[in-house]
Amino acid sequence: MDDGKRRAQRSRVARSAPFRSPLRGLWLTSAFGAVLLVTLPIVTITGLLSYIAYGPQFGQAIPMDVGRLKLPTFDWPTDPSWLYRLNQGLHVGLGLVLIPVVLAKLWSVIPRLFAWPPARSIAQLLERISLLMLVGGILFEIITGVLNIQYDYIFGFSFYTAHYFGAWVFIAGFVVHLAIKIPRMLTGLRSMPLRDVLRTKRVDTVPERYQPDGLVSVDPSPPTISRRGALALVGGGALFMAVITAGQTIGGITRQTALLLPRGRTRGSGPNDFQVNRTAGAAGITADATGQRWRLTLTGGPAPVVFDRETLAAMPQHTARLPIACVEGWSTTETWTGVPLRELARLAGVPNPASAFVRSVERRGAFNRATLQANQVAHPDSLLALRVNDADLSSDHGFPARIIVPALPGVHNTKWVASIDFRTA
Ligand SMILES: Nc1nc2c(c(=O)[nH]1)N[C@H]1C(S)=C(S)[C@@H](COP(=O)(O)O)O[C@H]1N2
Ligand SMILES: [Mo]
Repeated sequence: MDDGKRRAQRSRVARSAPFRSPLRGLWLTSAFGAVLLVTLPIVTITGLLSYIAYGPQFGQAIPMDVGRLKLPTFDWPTDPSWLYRLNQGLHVGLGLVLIPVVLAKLWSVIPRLFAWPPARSIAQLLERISLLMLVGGILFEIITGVLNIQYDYIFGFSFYTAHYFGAWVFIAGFVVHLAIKIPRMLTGLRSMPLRDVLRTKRVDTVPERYQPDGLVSVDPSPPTISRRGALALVGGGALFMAVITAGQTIGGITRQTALLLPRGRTRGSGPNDFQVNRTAGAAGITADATGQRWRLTLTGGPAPVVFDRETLAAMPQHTARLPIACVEGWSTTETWTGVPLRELARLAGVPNPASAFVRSVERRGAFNRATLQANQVAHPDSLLALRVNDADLSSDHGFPARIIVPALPGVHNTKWVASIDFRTA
């Protein structure tokens, strides 16, 4: 092909190619790719760890039946007490912060997503399928994740099941993508020193050398922003996400800026002024069931043992500062006072239980029960809490008594406890 013909062919392609940004090219894609290469594994691993923290060995991680995608299980630790708080803060917080980076990465490769024909060989077809799993997987995880923390269950399927299997689709696509693309990413990063990029103004911004890989436009438009400007824009977007998110975990004055915080809208008052996940009203808890008539029943020993609240309050009390950390990313640390669970196990006649099954007075809802591991019952700070911050629990926070265990996922800190079954196997 002579030069004239080549030019003519290029301009034909150019007219049909709508993506003409002069920034697109291997360097920009590699820069966003490098950020995601380091950070997305953190989001993924904390997500899988959260599944394990829910206790799949007790059949209480959702989805329960995951077939061959079963994860290895282990006893979730109780130390440090902020472990699940950190895990979920990273999973949800970093997941949200990375949304602008994911979108920028997708923008940078848009011409290739629509490449036609989609594949010229079997190897290419496999690459395209892995790409579909990667892009489809991450968008699906972002959308279901964000809707879940906003409590908008608009989809007709279980969030947990969808998010879990969606994660595996993403993981498969991600691993294949890394195997194929890491060498190209390194080539891309080496093609322009970051220092030079950060020093280049808009007027001096030039497109990368044309390559027939579809990233660099054959007919780039003049630059409207520099590469450093684009990096700053995406970084600013990530920072904005951090600001409107971090408050739900960090607390204090940052709480005011936590826009992505539906749970912040329902709070108690006085010492009970902290997030309420599900109010007593919403859970159908009646004053009758939690008033004078309320009893705690302990089973598993030679005979059931029953206490009223006055008797529990007269026992030696233990105080511990422990977080509630919800799977949705918000958390709050409060000072709890009550009877240690291991003392209740002893009183029930099961001094070293293998597990404990807690049941709530609550009838409806999926979160009216939880099974605790042996180490979670045995920890000296694990409590059947009667009080918080030197006041009786409010009914929204679980009066007459609730579970609070170090590093336990929020959902298993059962409120309005009715009974505990200490099990030896
Ligand atoms: N009985 C019962 N206990 C429950 C729940 C519930 O819906 N019912 N929600 C759980 C969830 S998901 C969390 S995060 C914590 C929140 O506790 P809080 O509302 O006191 O902040 O309670 C847990 N205990
Ligand atoms: Mo929760």
